[in-house]
Amino acid sequence: MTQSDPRFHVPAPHARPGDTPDFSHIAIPPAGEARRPDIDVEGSETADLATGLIRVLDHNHQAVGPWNPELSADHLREGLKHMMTTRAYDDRMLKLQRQGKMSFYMKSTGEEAVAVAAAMALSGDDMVFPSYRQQGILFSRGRDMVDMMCHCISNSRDNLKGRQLPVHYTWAEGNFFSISGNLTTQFPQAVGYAMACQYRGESRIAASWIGEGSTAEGDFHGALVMASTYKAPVILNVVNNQWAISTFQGIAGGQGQTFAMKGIGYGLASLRIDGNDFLAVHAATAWAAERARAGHGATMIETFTYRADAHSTSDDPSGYRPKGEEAKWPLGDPIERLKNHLIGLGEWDQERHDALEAELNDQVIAAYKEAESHGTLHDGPLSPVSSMFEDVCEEQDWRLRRQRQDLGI
Ligand SMILES: Cc1ncc(C[n+]2csc(CCOP(=O)(O)OP(=O)(O)O)c2C)c(N)n1
Repeated sequence: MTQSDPRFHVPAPHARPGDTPDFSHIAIPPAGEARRPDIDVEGSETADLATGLIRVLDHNHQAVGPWNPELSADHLREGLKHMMTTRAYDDRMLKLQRQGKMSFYMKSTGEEAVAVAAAMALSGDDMVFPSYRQQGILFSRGRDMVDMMCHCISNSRDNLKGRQLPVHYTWAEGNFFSISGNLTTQFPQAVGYAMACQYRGESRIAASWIGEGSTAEGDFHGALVMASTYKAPVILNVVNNQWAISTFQGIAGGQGQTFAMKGIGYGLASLRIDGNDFLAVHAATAWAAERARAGHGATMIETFTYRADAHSTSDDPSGYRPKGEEAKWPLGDPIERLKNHLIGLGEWDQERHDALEAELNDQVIAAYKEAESHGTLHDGPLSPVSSMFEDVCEEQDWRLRRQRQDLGI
């Protein structure tokens, strides 16, 4: 459905508020069908994988096909726990934002596998350049939840001293690069970082995540050219969650072709994967990481998923998409799917699941109590004003010194 005025073509989504959610236009190939090429495949030979959809978990929640990463039950349970932690954390943080405890929040509901499975397939040494919707990486890499909350409420234990918007984490110790509010800047940064690793003969690689809307930025194209030309050891993830705030994926050029196909145009190996399938995300990331480490170059991965909640606490999706659309997403929910897979293996049950959920909720509540004991944005203590001049330049130049003098500090 597109606007009929031939002078100005504006793509339109299949359903708007008031319509019945409709995903019948999305082709979902059977799980296990996609081939798994060798890691040294030429980028141009992956076009079928960039137009199809790599899936491992079938409709009976069984792992099938050549992309099955055959992970141990312990690894799967760990992944489930990190995804459940991410969801419990997001849900509580939203409530706290509504209670006025923080200025702003962004959830990753429905996209937990995108971050968690990828982080678990990478090495802890690999540098990640995420966007604001991959908090699951932090849990997977063991970041302290209290520290994350202290950042979001900009208190005296905030490692960013109140200089960043909440959710724009930085964690150097965990090789988690500062999240930039300027969309897509992380792609060229990741490529440059990866090239530096290669130049220094290191085995570590870089991985980055942007949303599909962010592919409309020029930085996307510059990054792909550099990644391809210099065979940078980098994984470039485009998280296609269907929406960029209120604009649907067609506005970023997603109609008629997949986002993964854009990688083919630059000569990159490109995969399109079911982003709600923990096993598919894990397998594709592991494949791309092995390829990068072996010197065969970059991979672009489109993770096909759905943003199940609002863009942020400043957004109301009821103004632009049908209510309840998330429940109709044909690829389901990543947590439910991994849970059912584990139950099918005889490695999990509903009772344990409920107990873990309750335990994680208690953990999040306790973490917030502790975070609040270090102050809040409202009640302080806040970092001193003079701190805004620190940590930026090793030696402050005359302009900064002058501004500081003007403030009398
Ligand atoms: C360069 C730039 N342009 C615009 C914005 C405002 N903005 C913030 S998030 C967003 C939507 C991004 O959508 P997408 O890339 O699909 O990621 P998603 O939020 O869906 O994860 C926009 C337009 C920005 N932060 N930076």
